[in-house]
Amino acid sequence: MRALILVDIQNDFLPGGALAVPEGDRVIAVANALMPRFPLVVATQDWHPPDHGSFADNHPGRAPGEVITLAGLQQVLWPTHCVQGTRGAEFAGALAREPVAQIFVKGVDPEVDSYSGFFDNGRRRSTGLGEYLQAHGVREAVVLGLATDYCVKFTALDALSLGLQTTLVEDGSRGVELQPGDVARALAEVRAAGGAVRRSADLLD
Ligand code: VGL
Ligand code: ZN
Repeated sequence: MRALILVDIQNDFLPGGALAVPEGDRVIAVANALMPRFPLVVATQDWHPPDHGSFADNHPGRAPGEVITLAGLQQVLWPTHCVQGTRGAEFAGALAREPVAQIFVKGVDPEVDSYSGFFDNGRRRSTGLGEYLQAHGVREAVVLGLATDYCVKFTALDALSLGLQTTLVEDGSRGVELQPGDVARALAEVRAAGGAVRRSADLLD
């Protein structure tokens, strides 16, 4: 069984959003085109409480992009984004919703961020995604969404660590690129861990 994992295709990561990913809106059409080809489609949703420790606003004197230690882990500070119940946290309006069988929220614990759709950054808690895929007999994961160099990368790496055959869809993902080259490095990391990086056209034929 093969599953498509849509990572954080939410308003705050689209152009004009609080943590806008350049060309983030371009992943929507790719996601919509791929969904009907998969027997199982799931989505992750960045879903932070207002007091989340990854928000620069919650650390007086700190600015987005700075790195702090949060609960013993290195943490990049971000603009306030994807706050639970806000429009920014909702899925992109143009994203097809009907094919999505299950949604997994992440980043709920104020003390630890969660880039991967499977586990928090300390790997202390599961979101339930891994157990869900296992229960549905999934052996192969195809991952796309936002952002390539954060949540898409870590979701793909965790899928690999759980023994899933994993493909990252390059044109179905866009990156933040805090440092130039971050997207290319993310793709290289996924390949080095045993994952494939492919274009959506190759998955459609
Ligand atoms: C993400 C930074 C903070 C992502 C989420 O979805 O890639 N990046 N929260
Ligand atoms: Zn976040």
